[in-house]
Amino acid sequence: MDLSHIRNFSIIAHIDHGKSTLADRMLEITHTVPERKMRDQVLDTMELERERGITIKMQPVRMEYEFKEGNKAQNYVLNLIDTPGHIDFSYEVSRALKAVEGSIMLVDSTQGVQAQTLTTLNMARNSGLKIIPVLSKIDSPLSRVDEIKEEVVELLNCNPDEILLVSGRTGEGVGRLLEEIVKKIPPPQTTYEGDNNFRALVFDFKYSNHRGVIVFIRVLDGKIKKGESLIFAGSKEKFNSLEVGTFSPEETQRDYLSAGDTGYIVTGIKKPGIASVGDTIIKAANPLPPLSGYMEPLPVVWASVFPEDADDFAELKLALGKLKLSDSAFSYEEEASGSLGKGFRCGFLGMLHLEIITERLKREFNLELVITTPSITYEELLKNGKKEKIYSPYFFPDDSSIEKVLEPWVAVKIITPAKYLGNIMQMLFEHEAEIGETENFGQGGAQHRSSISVKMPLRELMRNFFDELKSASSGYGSISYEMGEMREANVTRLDILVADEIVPAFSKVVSKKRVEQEAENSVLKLDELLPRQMFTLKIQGRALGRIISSRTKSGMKKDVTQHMYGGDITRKMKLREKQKKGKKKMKERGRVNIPQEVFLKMMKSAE
Ligand SMILES: Nc1nc2c(ncn2[C@@H]2O[C@H](COP(=O)(O)OP(=O)(O)OP(=O)(O)O)[C@@H](O)[C@H]2O)c(=O)[nH]1
Ligand SMILES: [Mg+2]
Repeated sequence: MDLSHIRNFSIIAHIDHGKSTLADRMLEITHTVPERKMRDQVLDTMELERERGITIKMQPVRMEYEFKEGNKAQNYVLNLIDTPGHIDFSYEVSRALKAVEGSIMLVDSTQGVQAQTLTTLNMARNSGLKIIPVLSKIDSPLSRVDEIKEEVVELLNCNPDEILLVSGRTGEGVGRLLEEIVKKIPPPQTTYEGDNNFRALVFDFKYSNHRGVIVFIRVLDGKIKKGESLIFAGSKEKFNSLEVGTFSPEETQRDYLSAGDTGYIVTGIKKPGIASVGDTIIKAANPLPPLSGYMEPLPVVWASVFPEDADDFAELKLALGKLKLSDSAFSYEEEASGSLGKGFRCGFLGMLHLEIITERLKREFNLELVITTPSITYEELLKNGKKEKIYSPYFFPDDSSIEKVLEPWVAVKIITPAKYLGNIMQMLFEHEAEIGETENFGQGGAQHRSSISVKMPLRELMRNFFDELKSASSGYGSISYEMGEMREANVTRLDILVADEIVPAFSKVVSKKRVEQEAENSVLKLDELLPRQMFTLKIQGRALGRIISSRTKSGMKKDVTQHMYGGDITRKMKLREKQKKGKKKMKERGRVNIPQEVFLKMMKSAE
């Protein structure tokens, strides 16, 4: 296909504004997915995406479209990348935007412009993309097209007639939108002429057990076939193209890919860590200058992951390597912690990201893990003059050796119907926020809204702020944030002891003002979650050099087979075997067996 008949675009929006549903209708109109395979949000293929009804990974798909003007029809290739809306997955969005020339900015006409609308719009503008504003869900009885149009006009400074109206549910307006994509989004351009001048941007990866690393690419220049000798410009790693193809949306082999195309190359590389997203692929025989690539994402929270069974360390390492190939936003590094053994310190873009990764480790790799309480990073100036960066609360030094602690702050933007401002201000105060500008947003109407800019410690944003905002605003408030500067913090380490031993995974860093309450919460929660043991034990919270919260959990004697009368003797033996194994583990980790679910549930309570 010549360049003038290709359009590359993405759909960006706040979470749940209907991106994937709109993509469904485009796939139908262009007959990309056969009817029998069609289902709601068909591009959300991961098990976790379907369970939670959210997009986690971007998904490219190639559509063939017949564009009719008057009595003339022309064939176009439309390469769409559907992106996630949740802030934790914004690295996906930023990478997708470098592979396209235009973006559909979708705004839910029942909700209006939300915080992530602004963030993603900024990203699209910074990438120099053509933006097509579109209102979604116009079929809904709650749709407020005129009011929301005004908000979009204000935001983009555009003509109201330029804003298209669609319903992903009924398909209304989607045909017209496809026509506008052809008309308004510029075709791709090349830098180098000639088939042999090949350059492609790697915007994503996938790993297949028998085909190795599959790179998702946007071809910028030249042409590529199966069986060519290629090289990653950044990592200098050489490989052969074992297969090339496009997404429909599953991988579909093709004879070649050429400038302007979005597709994939099967590399056969089985070793993880060889190349990274943002790298440029070039021909080994004709090395052209690489592209500038992507910014490395800045982790927001850290948690350490250890195998339950130390023998699984190598397996965990391999799993993390493979996972990194399907999610380049998370990072990991080997780490040894005295009592938990060898594991990995992992960086995530937020709590949902952390939850998804740990869930995938369990599901896709069948690993039993211990995960420490998530933490942000702290910088310490110690009394002995040393400077330290602390990623894990367990390593947070005793107060007596600290001169000064610095913690990251974030710049936060909240958009909310004005009537909830009072509730939100109260909440902001409790989370140590500094309130900046408050602006009116949109021109009145029943749902007059405000946008508030604040600065607050990242630590406080991670302390259940998102859920509290939801309840303070009856679900209408939305939030986005960026990392800001480091500031001095008044915090200390809280340890949780079970049967007089510190459980390192439960240690956390908390504000000194809140340490008593935090200790009480953790101890109560653990008391509730921990199964009864054979013996009575104490659960305690210790901070500032003393025990500040304590609970005693009474023990009980229990034979796991006692509820089975007569019957199946082999099952009983199996259970006893299991019990024995359990006891062995117990010994390894002191006296108390803490099941994996307890670690996961304690971790969630730390949000
Ligand atoms: N009434 C109505 N509901 C819609 C429409 N489009 C989407 N929805 C509903 O809105 C919800 C979110 O739709 P999605 O398409 O998953 O939204 P999304 O923007 O892809 O969400 P993320 O990818 O997680 O950010 C689903 O419950 C859809 O059924 C529409 O046009 N009309
Ligand atoms: Mg989606």
